[in-house]
Amino acid sequence: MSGPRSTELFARAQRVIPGGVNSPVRAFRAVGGDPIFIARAAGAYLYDADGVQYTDYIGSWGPMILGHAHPEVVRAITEAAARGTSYGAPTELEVRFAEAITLLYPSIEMMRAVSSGTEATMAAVRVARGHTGRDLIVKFEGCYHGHADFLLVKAGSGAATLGVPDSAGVPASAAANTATLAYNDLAALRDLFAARGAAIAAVIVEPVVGNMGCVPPEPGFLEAIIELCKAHGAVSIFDEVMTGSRLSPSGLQGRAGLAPDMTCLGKIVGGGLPLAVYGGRRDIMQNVAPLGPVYQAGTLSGNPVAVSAALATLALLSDALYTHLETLGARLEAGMRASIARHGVAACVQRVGSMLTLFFTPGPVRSWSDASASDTARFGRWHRGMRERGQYWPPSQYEAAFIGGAHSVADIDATIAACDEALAQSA
Ligand code: KE4
Repeated sequence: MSGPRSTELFARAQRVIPGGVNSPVRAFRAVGGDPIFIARAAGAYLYDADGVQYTDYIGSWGPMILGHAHPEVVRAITEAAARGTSYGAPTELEVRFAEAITLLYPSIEMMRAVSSGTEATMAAVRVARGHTGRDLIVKFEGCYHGHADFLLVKAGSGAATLGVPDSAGVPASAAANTATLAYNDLAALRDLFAARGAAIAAVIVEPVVGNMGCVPPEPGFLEAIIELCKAHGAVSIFDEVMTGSRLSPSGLQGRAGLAPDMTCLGKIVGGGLPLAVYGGRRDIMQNVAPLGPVYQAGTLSGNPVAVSAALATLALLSDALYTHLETLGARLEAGMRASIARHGVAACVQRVGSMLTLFFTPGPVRSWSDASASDTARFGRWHRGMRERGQYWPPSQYEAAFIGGAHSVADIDATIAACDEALAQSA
C-alpha cells in the first residue's frame, strides 16, 4: 500500500491538481486506497517515493515495451537534449522517423507527428471528414480514443445509436455526429451502413480493445469494417495507439495482415515521450495543411528529443523481443487461469500477445456489455492484494496490463504466486 511519503505527496497534490493526478485513472479511485507516487523506474520495476519496489504491469500504459530507462533510449534522449530540445523547424530526425513508420506500417503512405494519442485521433477524424465531406463517425462502446469532444460519446438511446456526451462540458452538438455501436456486433454495423452509409465519414476502432480490458476482435469484424468503408466511400481508422508495435513491430495490422485507410499510433512508437502519429493513404493525407485544406498544427510536433527516443526504441523492436513477450504472456495467462480454476472464481483471462486482462466475470468478454458485468468490487480487493505483494497492476478492471522485455520468467512466476494469494484473499 502507499507509504508515508506517497501519502504526504498525495495530500499536497490534491491541493493544486484535480484529484491529485494529471490523468484520472492514476488516482486509484476504482480500486480504493491512495495512489502510489513513483520516484524512479528501471527495467521491469518501479520504486515508489518510500523506496518500495513493484513489478510493473502498466509500463506507463503501454509505452515501456523495452522496460524502463533502457540504456540506449536514455542515451538517445541525453544526446538529443544536448543539441537543443526543440527548434520548431523541420529536422532530419523527423524524416527518418516518418520513413521508419511508413516502412513498418505499409498502410501508412504519409504521416504527421503530433504530441499525444488524443491529438492523433482528433486529427485523423478531422482529415477523414475533410476528405469525404461527411460528418458522421462511428465508434464502438468500450473503446477509448482520447478525450476529443466528439469521441467522449456513449451510445444514445434508441435504434439511431447516435451519441450522447460521455463527459460534462461536451455539447450535445459535438456528440450528435458520433454513432456508437457494440464492439464485435457486425450485424449492427452492416445495418448502420445500409441505413446511413452515404453519410459516414469514418469508422474508428481499437483493433484489439485495451480500454474496456483486453477484448480481441471476432474473426471477420475488422475485415468487415475495412470493406464496408471502402464500399461506401468512408474512411477506416485503426486506433493503434495502444496496439501499435505492441502486438508486433507493425501492430495488430502487421500481425493480422490488414490495411486500414488510416492509422493512429502513440505510446511505444513515441519511445515513451510525448510523440504520436496519424497517417494513412496518400490521397487522404494530401488533405492536410499546408498541402490541403484540413488544418492541424503543433508547437512540439516531431520534437527532436522525443523523435530520438522513438528511433532508438523502434531500432530495438526485434523478433526476439516479441518471442520473449509471447512466452511470458502465455506463462502468465496459464498461471492465472490455473488459479481461477483452483479457487473456483467467476473470472477469465483474455490476452493478445503481451497485453492481457483478468476479468472478474466468467466471460468470454466480447463487448462492453460483457465487460461491464464484471465484479469490480472484487477486482478492487484483488488489486489491493496484488499491491501488498509488490505487483503494480492497472488500477481498473477496464484496462489492459502489459508485459515488457525486461520482465523475466522469475518475475512472471512471482506474479502468478501473488495473484493466487490475492484471489483467495479477495473472496
Ligand atoms: P493519449 O492522449 O493518452 O496519449 O492517448 C489517448 C488514447 C488513444 N487511443 C487509445 C487506444 C488509447 O489507449 C489512448 C490512451 N490510453 C489510456 C490508457 N487506457 C492512457 C492512460 C491515461 O488516460 O492516463
